[in-house]
Amino acid sequence: MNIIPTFSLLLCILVVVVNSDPQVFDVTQFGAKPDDQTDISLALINAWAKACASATPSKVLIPAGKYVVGTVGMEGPCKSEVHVQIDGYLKAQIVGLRRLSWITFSGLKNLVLFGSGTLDGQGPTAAKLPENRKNKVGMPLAVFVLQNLRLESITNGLIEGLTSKDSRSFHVHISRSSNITVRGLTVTAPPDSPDTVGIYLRRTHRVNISDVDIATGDHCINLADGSQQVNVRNVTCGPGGRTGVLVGSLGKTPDEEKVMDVAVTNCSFHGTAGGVRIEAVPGTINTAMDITFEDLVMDKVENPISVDQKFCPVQSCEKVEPKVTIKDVSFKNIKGTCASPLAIDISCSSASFCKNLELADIDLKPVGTAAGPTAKTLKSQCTNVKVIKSGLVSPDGC
Ligand SMILES: *[C@@H]1O[C@H](CO)[C@@H](O)[C@H](O)[C@H]1NC(C)=O
Ligand SMILES: *[C@@H]1O[C@H](CO)[C@@H](O)[C@H](O)[C@H]1NC(C)=O
Ligand SMILES: *[C@@H]1O[C@H](CO)[C@@H](O)[C@H](O)[C@H]1NC(C)=O
Ligand SMILES: CC(=O)N[C@H]1CO[C@H](CO)[C@@H](O)[C@@H]1O
Repeated sequence: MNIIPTFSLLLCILVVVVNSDPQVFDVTQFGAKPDDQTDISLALINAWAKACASATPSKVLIPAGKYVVGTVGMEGPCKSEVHVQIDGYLKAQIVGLRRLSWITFSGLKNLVLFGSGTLDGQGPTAAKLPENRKNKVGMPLAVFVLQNLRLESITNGLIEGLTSKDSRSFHVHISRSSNITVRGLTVTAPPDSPDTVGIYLRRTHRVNISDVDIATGDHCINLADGSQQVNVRNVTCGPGGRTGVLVGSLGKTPDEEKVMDVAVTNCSFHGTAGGVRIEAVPGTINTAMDITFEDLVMDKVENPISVDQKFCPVQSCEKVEPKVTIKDVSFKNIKGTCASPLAIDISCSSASFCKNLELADIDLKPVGTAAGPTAKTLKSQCTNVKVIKSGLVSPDGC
């Protein structure tokens, strides 16, 4: 028996075993200081560059502590899988001109982003920052509408843990990606902060969002065009904010992609304006189909269930024909309280655009406040559509 090849084989196995432990690139070893004032952007970029160039799996670590970070983009492709662990509290420091996002990951395969850390976009205080001063006629001198976290062109991604706080725009924006899991995320912003969507998906396929707690000013979850094979489970939304889960708006731009195969289950909505909603504006052609909203709890929600196939918030769409088809949609087992008189509002431009919409086991009650609706005034309405009903549907006006 030849000893040398056996030995080198053993060595090979050993090397493989040793390498399966990811190499850690800790930002503090690249000059980052957790002093709550020194910008760590360069340290983060340098740690990312090393990790991304590593031939073996690696991890970028931001350990516990308070850090200030400017706009940072972490781009692929990388040589091997990179994990990013954020345990620190990151505060946005935005200098320079208008940018889309604060922390961005793009062009990556197998991204794992996790930790107990916080991304604080400093949103509500942003208006007070010197760079956001207004001129004499009240126009902003510079516009800083940054999304806290943006994922662009990611294949196989996991976002776990983490808190997104006070974003200046969307908290988490995921586009042109596939096979993405988001779980255990916490999102917070004041209920009056505009444009602060919790999780926004666009042109992204195969997504699971679960065990997420969102309290923000705008929609908790917004599934825009091209959101496909999306599961949303166990999401708590509110208090306050616009819509719980919004599908749309569709029909706004040319070449939109369909929204299809969406299931929203086991979620609760607290004091939001809308609960679950599909929205299309008169404009371009698109389709929203195979969408299920099931096992949901509404708690003092103004309009728990709505479909608007001809939503027209601006004058320019008034004379335009709505062209978005909404079909195979079911609302099942939705219970709780309603804070305005319109519990269910399904509104289409013509029956041919809304097909096979179902209401089953709906039990919505007026919330007992002086200004709120009463059992008598609480109602449902369906326009230009014949919905399929089963079980209890209350209030029933469709
Ligand atoms: C989806 O992504 C996960 C990582 O989040 C990975 O473990 C899994 O293998 C991916 N699935 C496919 C089919 O690539
Ligand atoms: C999402 O969850 C479903 C059911 O639990 C599972 O079959 C699917 O593979 C998951 N998809 C992703 C992208 O993790
Ligand atoms: C639902 O999500 C919350 C976090 O928001 C988590 O604490 C809880 O365990 C989850 N429940 C289930 C049944 O998975
Ligand atoms: C957000 C939400 O309503 N989650 C519920 C999912 O279902 C479990 C088990 O029934 C409940 O305990 C959660 O409250």
